[in-house]
Amino acid sequence: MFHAHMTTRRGVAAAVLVVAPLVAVASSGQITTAKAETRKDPTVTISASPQRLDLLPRPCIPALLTVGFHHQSGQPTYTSAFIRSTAPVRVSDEVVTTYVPPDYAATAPVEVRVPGDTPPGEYPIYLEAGRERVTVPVVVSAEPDDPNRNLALGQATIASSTGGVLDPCGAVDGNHTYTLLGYNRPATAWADATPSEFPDQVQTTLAKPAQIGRVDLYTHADRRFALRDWDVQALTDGGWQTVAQVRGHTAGRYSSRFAPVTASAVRINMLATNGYAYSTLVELEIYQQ
Ligand SMILES: [Ca+2]
Repeated sequence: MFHAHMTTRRGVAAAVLVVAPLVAVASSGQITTAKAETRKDPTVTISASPQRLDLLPRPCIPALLTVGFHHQSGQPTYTSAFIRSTAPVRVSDEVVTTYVPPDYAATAPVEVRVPGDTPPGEYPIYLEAGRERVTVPVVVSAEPDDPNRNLALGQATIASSTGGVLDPCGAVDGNHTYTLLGYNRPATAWADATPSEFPDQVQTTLAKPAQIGRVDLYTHADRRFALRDWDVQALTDGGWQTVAQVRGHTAGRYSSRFAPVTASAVRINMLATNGYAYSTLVELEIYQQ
């Protein structure tokens, strides 16, 4: 019963949302036709939750958009929804197909990512299924103008190898714990996939080149799993420079301060652990000073 109730509410939400594209075609005189077509074959309706996304340009921290399907006829059906984002905003799926039994609702999750250099503005996502169309406004704001903010937070991050769900984005997600969130979900930390082989590397690209003078690295809080030796490298106009070297670290956070450089990316070149076969990076933070 709970499911059916939610379905009804979603159906209403979809009906309200399709008003937006209809208004857009009013100037071309097609609004009467569009209304008639929408009403002619309403066997499957779609909805989006949330109905609007307010995001910061942090590609490693995707937002979740749930596409809802509700089937109102007496026959089971397969239905597809086509999903179109406005560049440079990206969606994980351009089409989702689902089996929808009669009088039943189904949902499909879609990830939405905003590249770090995306200017503030509105970047709508369009959902279409049959004659149904739902527009989800995606409003991208600028990062706060704070000289003390962590420039790595949510920025594009890659690694030399990745141990399963220990995705490199876990190293810039703002979470300082080593936590496995469950099957097929990215963990809150990164680890490599080449046991007892070094070096391992993690690289974060800044939203735009910036002056940096401090890198905080959080490895595992337990010495048995912690990184011991690494170099901090910055990508400058003159190429990669090693700006700090850390040796003999034992556990948790280490803060490296160095003469400021203008960098477009930062790389951690990991050389040794305290005995564990894998390099573990729980969080990487990059600061102006
Ligand atoms: Ca983390």
